[in-house]
Amino acid sequence: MSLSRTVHAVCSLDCPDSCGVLVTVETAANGVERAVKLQGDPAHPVTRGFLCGKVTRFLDRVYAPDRLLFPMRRRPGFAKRPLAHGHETEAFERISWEEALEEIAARLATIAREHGPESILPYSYAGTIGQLGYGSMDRRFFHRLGASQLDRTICASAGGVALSSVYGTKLGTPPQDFAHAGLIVAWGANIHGNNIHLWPFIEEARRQGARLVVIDPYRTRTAALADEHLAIHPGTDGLLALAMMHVLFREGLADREYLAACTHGADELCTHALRPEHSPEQAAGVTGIDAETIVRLARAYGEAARSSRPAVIRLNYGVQRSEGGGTAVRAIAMLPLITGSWKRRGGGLQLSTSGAFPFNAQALQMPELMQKSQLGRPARVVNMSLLGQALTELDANAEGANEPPVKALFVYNSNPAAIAPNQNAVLTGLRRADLFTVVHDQFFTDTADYADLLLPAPTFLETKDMQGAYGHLFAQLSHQAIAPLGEARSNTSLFRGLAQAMGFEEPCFNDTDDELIDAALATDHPWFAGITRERLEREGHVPLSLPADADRQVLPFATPEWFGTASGKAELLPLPSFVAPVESRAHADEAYPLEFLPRKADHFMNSTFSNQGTHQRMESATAGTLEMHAEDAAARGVAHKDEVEVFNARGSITLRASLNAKVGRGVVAARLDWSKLNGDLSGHQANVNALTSERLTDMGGGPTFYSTLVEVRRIQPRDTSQPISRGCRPGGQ
Ligand SMILES: Nc1nc2c(c(=O)[nH]1)N[C@H]1C(S)=C(S)[C@@H](COP(=O)(O)OP(=O)(O)OC[C@H]3O[C@@H](n4cnc5c(=O)[nH]c(N)nc54)[C@H](O)[C@@H]3O)O[C@H]1N2
Ligand SMILES: Nc1nc2c(c(=O)[nH]1)N[C@H]1C(S)=C(S)[C@@H](COP(=O)(O)OP(=O)(O)OC[C@H]3O[C@@H](n4cnc5c(=O)[nH]c(N)nc54)[C@H](O)[C@@H]3O)O[C@H]1N2
Ligand code: SF4
Ligand SMILES: [Mo]
Repeated sequence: MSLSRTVHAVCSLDCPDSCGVLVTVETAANGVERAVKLQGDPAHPVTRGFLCGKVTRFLDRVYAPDRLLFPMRRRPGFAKRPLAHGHETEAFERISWEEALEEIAARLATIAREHGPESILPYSYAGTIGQLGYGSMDRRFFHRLGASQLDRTICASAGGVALSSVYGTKLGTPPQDFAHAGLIVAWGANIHGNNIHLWPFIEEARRQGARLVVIDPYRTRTAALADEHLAIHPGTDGLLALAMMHVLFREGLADREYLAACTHGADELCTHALRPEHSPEQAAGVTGIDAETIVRLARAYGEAARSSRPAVIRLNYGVQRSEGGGTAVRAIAMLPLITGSWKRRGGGLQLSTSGAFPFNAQALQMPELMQKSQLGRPARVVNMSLLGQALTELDANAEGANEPPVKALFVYNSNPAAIAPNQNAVLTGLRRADLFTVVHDQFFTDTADYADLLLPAPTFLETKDMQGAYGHLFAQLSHQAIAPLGEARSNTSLFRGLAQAMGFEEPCFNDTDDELIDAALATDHPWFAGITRERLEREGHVPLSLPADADRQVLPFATPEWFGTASGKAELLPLPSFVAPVESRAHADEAYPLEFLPRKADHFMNSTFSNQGTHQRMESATAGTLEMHAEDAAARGVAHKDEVEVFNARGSITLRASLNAKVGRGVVAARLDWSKLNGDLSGHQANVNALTSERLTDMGGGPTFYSTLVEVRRIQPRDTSQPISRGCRPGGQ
């Protein structure tokens, strides 16, 4: 007989939906506990009882036979190089946690003494977005050490800075309110693939007659299900938004009253938008969307704001992963201000709702500890999107940014060998014998191949945490459902242990997870009123106390109180101006004429899941393929399923051509995954980021994955019965 109980957890993957998850845990007669079922919490108003395909099969990940379960050390004499998936343990030997912590502490202390603590670089992103796992004890530890600070720009900084520059905060339309819209524009947003819990609300709106328009250079699942798909040329969204403004102002569709009450710079914006270069006719050639369509879209958008069912934009981060991405987000974010679409339920725009959660980051991360470090001052800041440079350009540059050179890299919550741009530079850096690298992860990732020490991390079922969301407005608590597998230790437990091994005596390094949760909630901000750990533990999810109107509706930006800018109004200045990306068709030459979209997979989470059989099967139609337009393929003598090399001056990757109509002429697309699944016959291992650059966005210092030019050539078939390896195959040696 086994006993069964249900535990409330929260999916901590880097996804806007932050689902409430009910975990069924069975206890066998011998006392061993096992999670046997995951289910979306039916009581959560956004999760509504279902999980995405990826996490429905999450137990395959938790109990995967190839999980990293023990601390390991590189065997003496084993050079840092890519390892065949499934063969990683040949390079590493198991050690105890005690040995691991002692060795790390000793190495970090020596490096800090010899090169200064800033030569130590933490590298983390969003393996978990729980408040504790994402950034708490780890930050305290690195602050106290005086390590370089990491500017976490890899995902959303261009869009985040852009949105905040207009609104003064990162906040938007609650997902449930999409059900009340009459027109929904998914702008650089693959809702069906990346944000599935918004979909039911869109379907509800469509049943009431709403239209869904998708603006995306790729025909996503979302685009295929929409009423209209506008296949915009990559990186030209800023101009499309300006052309829409042109029509709105020209045709009297602007809400003058709202603009006067809630914005600053409206007259200047009107004059700017009406300039001839922003006319639909001028924009058509650049964006690839014809003038009549732009006019029709702008009219529908403007007229909806005057009807009972307004227009809403789901803007997502796809738009800001290009050179002019910040300006594009600013321009798009101004559209609902021009039409006053915020005034009605179902209107407005959502890019992120993360700014609605007033967690006390200061108390959680304690930046003041830097003063107690060997430095006695705040440490230098390294942009995570420039990791290749940071690890390879070891001489001080003009700004002195690479001084001191990075001598130790501490990776957790991230797989930079796969996800960072300009992969060849990153790997060149990771191969350095003089770089001391620690990797804390659940699996032997691409980055793990280069580690000196490997540490096992838990999944979200194995830890307790608290979470906000960037796609809804509920604070949540995730209970620990099962004990950590093997010797996995959570991020907080790891850094607590390391602080002790380093001899840090501040009491803050003894804080328990519950004390950390309490610290994050220690605020008198009214939006957290009544939200305590005890209440979260009891209720699982609690809505934020956002200001509501007389009808108890939360209408962000309907009135001036919502704006967090210095002027207290939406800031339309400086005016957004369109500049075509350097790496785009506007500047393409014969060498690299194709625009490349190195995309996220619908069934992976960035590089997470790409090593797992169940997820590979779900993604089998696109994983390992280069999607091309038939005419681009024909011009290169490429046929469907041919092996092709995709290349530019930074690198190359071998994929199999797929000639479908998901991309227009001049655009090719492939999926982000682990490099070691993509070895070609010569042992060269790469993924899409072998082609991307370290050029940064116009705002926020973000990466420009979607501004990448490439060329494609057919590889002479070797043996056509031989598929490109997608799983365990010795390679890379
Ligand atoms: N299934 C799945 N879900 C995920 C993730 C995942 O990897 N897989 N990742 C998570 C993460 S980290 C994030 S940040 C969110 C991000 O979610 P999204 O912002 O939706 O992220 P992307 O898929 O990068 O971009 C969305 C769409 O933008 C399109 N796009 C690319 N360039 C342009 C352009 O120049 N203009 C326009 N209009 N569109 C463009 C892409 O083709 C893509 O379909 O999703 C999260 N959810
Ligand atoms: N070409 C291209 N590159 C991209 C993108 C793209 O669309 N195209 N997207 C970019 C974006 S938006 C993002 S957000 C980044 C994502 O970059 P990352 O945040 O690095 O994302 P993942 O590849 O999912 O790697 C997360 C790792 O954290 C581990 N992990 C999970 N939970 C824990 C934990 O509790 N502790 C520890 N120590 N580890 C844990 C997982 O096992 C996984 O290996 O990638 C960026 N790179
Ligand atoms: S990845 Fe996103 S959609 Fe899937 S379960 Fe997690 S939060 Fe929900
Ligand atoms: Mo992201």
